[in-house]
Amino acid sequence: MLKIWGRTNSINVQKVLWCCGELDIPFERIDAGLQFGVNNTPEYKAKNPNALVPLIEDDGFVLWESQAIVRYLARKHGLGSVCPEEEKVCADADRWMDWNATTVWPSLRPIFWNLVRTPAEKRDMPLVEISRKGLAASMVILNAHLAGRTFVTGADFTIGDIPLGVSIHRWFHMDIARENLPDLATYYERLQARPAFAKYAGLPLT
Ligand SMILES: N[C@@H](CCC(=O)N[C@@H](CS)C(=O)NCC(=O)O)C(=O)O
Repeated sequence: MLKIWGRTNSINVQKVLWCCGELDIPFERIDAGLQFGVNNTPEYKAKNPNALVPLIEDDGFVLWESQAIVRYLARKHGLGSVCPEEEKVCADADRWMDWNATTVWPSLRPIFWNLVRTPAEKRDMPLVEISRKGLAASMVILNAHLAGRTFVTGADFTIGDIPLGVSIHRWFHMDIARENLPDLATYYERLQARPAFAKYAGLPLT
């Protein structure tokens, strides 16, 4: 059976769990990271020298990097559904996954860490505000793209929606000023209605 290492409140672990939920992939999950430790043991680092979660082992095949894992699982279990077969749709899904990692996440991370995981007296609020503006600019782009679309690549849910979904869940739940972005809000409602999102990604921020 597929083994997944990672704590359930990690944004990157949630991408993998949500993908498994969408595709009904059975898995065994082992708590790892932060208070659980495990990821700094020599045994773990032999599998992932970055000492980060998530990590999977599938029939002896070891893989780290959340988006590589999502792509692998989707190609193996969801080709033609969450993993688009058509080249251009596939590239489109890849584009949004990469955009989330390279453009959204660098702004989201400092806000999340300061507001959710750092005591109030130690927060770097100037950094939070700069990052908030950067994140807002990305959310405006995404909102405009979503006008007239059901999901990020069009009518169907794909792996392109997974990294964006876990990011916008944080955007909607962090204690920050938010622009009024109706198409993004509708998209978020659509994602929230998916049982696998609700089970693995729509969790309180901790
Ligand atoms: N690029 C990596 C980043 C992985 C990462 O930063 N994981 C964080 C959790 S979201 C982690 O392992 N932090 C250390 C810990 O939890 O102890 C991926 O997407 O898998």
